Amino acid sequence: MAYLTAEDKAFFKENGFLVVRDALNPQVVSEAQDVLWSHMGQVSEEIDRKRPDTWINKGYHVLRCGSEAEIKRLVYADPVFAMAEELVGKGLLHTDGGAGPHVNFPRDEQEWNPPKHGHLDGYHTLSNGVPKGTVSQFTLGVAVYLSQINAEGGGFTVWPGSHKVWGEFFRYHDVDCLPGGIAPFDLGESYEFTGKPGDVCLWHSLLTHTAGHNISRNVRIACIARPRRKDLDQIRYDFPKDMWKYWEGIN
Ligand SMILES: O=C(O)CCC(=O)C(=O)O
Repeated sequence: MAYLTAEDKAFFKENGFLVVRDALNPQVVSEAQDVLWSHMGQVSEEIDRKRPDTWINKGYHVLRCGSEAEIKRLVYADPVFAMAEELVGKGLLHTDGGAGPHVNFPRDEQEWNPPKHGHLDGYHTLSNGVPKGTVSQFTLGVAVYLSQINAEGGGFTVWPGSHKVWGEFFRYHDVDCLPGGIAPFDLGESYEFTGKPGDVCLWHSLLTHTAGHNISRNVRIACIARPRRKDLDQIRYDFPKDMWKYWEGIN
């Protein structure tokens, strides 16, 4: 049984991302939440799951528990992995990996600042440790929500359609010309993915994205994974005229 419809795939192609509501079973979500909260002490021992007042101004962190079975299976098990394969192609993705828990705590601020720009992952800067000449080392991004995220709540934020801009741009420009994967030009309006635990956003590796500014009272928890094609090392410097050449699921 397919999870995605032809409309879903068309939306992904056009916008570079797809939100799937209620993608995950509540039990799977609940077990992942328990594991994640048991690691919150990595940020501060003050943080108490039952006391939102202890979450304020604790910053943005990636917890070291993305390889725990309960977290990995959010992405590297069906239904989400099957959705990823429906986009990229059956049997073409590595079947194992982690899903980094990105925790974006609320700020004690009144005014929301929409992010001015995002980035592409895996592009070199002078300080990020990514070697010069590297390009994106994954195929498809997946963000799974483990908390309720309302507007202005620090949601995963994307620039719809930017994947098409970059697919064309890198056909004519050296990959090193984009330090940190940040666009030197306007990519238009951003979209903040809002949702609830168990909602998922699948996104193209060339989609510009970032974390939003969280002025809600809730903590934004997103487990982010980056599945990659098994042959990515052979194809990742290829920016073909048809940017869907390596997306057998939808080309
Ligand atoms: O936490 C987020 O919403 C964005 C994370 C991000 O930009 C990244 O992992 O590259």
